[in-house]
Amino acid sequence: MGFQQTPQANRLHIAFFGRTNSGKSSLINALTGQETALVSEQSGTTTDPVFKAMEIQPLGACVFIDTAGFGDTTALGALRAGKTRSVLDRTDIAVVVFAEDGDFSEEKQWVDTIRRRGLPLLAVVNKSDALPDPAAFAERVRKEFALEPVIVSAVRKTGMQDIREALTRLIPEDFEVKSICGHLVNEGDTVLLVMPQDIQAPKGRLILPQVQTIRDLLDNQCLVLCATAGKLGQALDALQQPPALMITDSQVFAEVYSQKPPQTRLTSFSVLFSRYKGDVDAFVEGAAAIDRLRETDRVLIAEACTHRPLDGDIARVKLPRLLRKKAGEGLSVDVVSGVDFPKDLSPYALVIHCGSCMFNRKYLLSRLAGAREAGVPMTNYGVAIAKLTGILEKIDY
Ligand SMILES: Nc1nc2c(ncn2[C@@H]2O[C@H](COP(=O)(O)OP(=O)(O)O)[C@@H](O)[C@H]2O)c(=O)[nH]1
Ligand code: SF4
Ligand SMILES: [Mg+2]
Repeated sequence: MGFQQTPQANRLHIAFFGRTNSGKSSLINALTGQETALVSEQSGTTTDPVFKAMEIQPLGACVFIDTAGFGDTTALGALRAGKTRSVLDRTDIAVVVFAEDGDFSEEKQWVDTIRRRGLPLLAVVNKSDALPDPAAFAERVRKEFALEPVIVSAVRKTGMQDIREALTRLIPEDFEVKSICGHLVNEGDTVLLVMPQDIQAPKGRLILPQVQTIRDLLDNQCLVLCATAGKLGQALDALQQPPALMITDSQVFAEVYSQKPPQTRLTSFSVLFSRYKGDVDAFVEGAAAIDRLRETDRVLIAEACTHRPLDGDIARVKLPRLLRKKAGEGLSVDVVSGVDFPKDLSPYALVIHCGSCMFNRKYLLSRLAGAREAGVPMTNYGVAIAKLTGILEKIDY
């Protein structure tokens, strides 16, 4: 991924569902048009959904997800169900493509699944160039599903702008948190960022949350000063007034907290990102369950991906140790990663999810909704560690 591109995790995710041969892949290609750049494409086997990141006006930065129809994969039912669930978990807007007269049984399954999840849904009638009566066909869709379909032809590239505009109208309110720090700063504030002594990024770079925070503070018209923990004293001395806000890496929280001027507010990168990438209030509420944990309980620690470049030992070492210190050595801790997230959460007293840096906000919100439905409290790494180390009560979020 180049410097110019929006990280995939921050893009609007639009997934296409429908029968095999309804023209899902053709539609995605037609929508990219001439003027749009195909910036990434990862394809696997035929059953794997394909993710295409692109800039398309007026939608902006998005990811189109091309999925397989039932017909492609009947033999692989279970595998496919898991993959479908993982796509739906990430979907901000769902598109169901209709192109063939007949019973709408497969389309109905998609529409029902999408509605059950409360996802915004766009119906598209494709192949208008070949359908005997596109208007009558659309009328059937309207009647049977109470949907207002857009009528298009992927091969003739007609109706593409109608799809783009309809999608734009369907962007959900909670698709993104507009600003990482906006709720904690005012224009003109000085903000001091404190990084760990050993910067955890390849030479010449910073990790993405730090880069995104700096950009966000500049967007908020703040003055930004960055220092490693060892230079914190000098950084404070260099300022005529104490900073309005300090944002620290949680690893150096104790030393930063001890040097914090009384009137300066303090927060941590991981807690800030809990808002940006999820629902910090729900996570703080979930973290309260940590106080109630008993030795006989079972906790689920879930990682969204299987490669965990930076926080590899948090799930397996750090969190279990802190949790057992609090609840007792007998506490059971299960760690899962990737799409292995259990469907049944009822055995668990608490779910602690990773920061989900590789995934979009919707992904965590979907898992949060699942946990809420099961009546199981859920929090994330950043908030859980802040809670377990006594930080949470001392910071703003
Ligand atoms: N006549 C016509 N054929 C189309 C249209 N869109 C797709 N097709 C054809 O339908 C077939 C299936 O398209 P594809 O995009 O692979 O469908 P998918 O299985 O849903 O991804 C291909 O032969 C396409 O050329 C369309 O708008 N009009
Ligand atoms: S925070 Fe989650 S998504 Fe990010 S690297 Fe770790 S396990 Fe993967
Ligand atoms: Mg296809």
